[in-house]
Amino acid sequence: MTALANNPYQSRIDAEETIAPRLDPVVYATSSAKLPADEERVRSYEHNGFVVLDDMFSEREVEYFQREAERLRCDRMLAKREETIVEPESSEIRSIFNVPQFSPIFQRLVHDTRLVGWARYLLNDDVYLHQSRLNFKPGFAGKEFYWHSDFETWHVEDGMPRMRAVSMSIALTDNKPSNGSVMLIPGSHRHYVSCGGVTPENHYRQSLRRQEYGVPSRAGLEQLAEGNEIAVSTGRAGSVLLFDCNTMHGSAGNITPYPRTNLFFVFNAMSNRLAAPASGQKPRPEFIARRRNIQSIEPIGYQADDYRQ
Ligand code: 6CS
Ligand code: FE
Repeated sequence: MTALANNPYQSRIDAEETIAPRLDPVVYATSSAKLPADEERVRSYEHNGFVVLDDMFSEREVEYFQREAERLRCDRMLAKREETIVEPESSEIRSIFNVPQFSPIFQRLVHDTRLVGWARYLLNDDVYLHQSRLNFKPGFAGKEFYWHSDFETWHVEDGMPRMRAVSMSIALTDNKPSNGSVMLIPGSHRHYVSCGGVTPENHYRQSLRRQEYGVPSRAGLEQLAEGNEIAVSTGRAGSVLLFDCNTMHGSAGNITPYPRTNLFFVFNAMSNRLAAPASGQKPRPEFIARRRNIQSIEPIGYQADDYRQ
């Protein structure tokens, strides 16, 4: 692994793990920018590295989204495509990437000002969709996502230069404390864990099913969690979890009968477009990390029935 000269976010350079302070702002908005919501929610995001926006979408809109997600999950042609990832020990669908490519409804949702308005505010820039995925965590069979910082992966494997991206997880089913909801370590976004080890070639073929490289050591995780409370992001279908690209998060398996289906959009600042992967390896495929035909997303207002099939 080539350690890029004075790369402050290098990781997996076959060295000891280190934890160092974040070098980038969390909220890039200037004080004069128009708030997307009440100040308290923005401050909570800045302090913790995440915030849950309850009831962003109506029950009717959620029904449209759920029907669309189920259509994609049952699409036999889609099941054979590289964008569809199955669980490590079964043929259950774990994730579908690059979702708007297969769904006019989710293509429209990417432009919804309730989402992209927040991204433009937090990143203080035009934004584009770096990655999107539908994560199905079926009842009884949904497996875990081990602890990780998305930015560490996106920097090392995709060449994302700085921490200027935000993930939005739209709950399509209720996210309960019991059915494998996302756990996050409050404040962890202000520390960068440079992981040990070296990235295997074509790592994504394994990591999207079970990630074992680019994860913190137990000691590192204990350090981030010390004197802290691990938050479980729960919310009814229609709520949205916003989390910073560097917030340490993971989720347990789902052994309940209740599926946990979330739609993730990752908005990146246009000024933060991908460069060469810090690992020195070839870039990951386009369906995981957008590089080509990058266009900024124009926010569109919404009407109640915009998402009706
Ligand atoms: O490698 C990635 O880009 C994906 N992996 C995880 C576990 N979260 C971020 C992202 O979806
Ligand atoms: Fe993640």
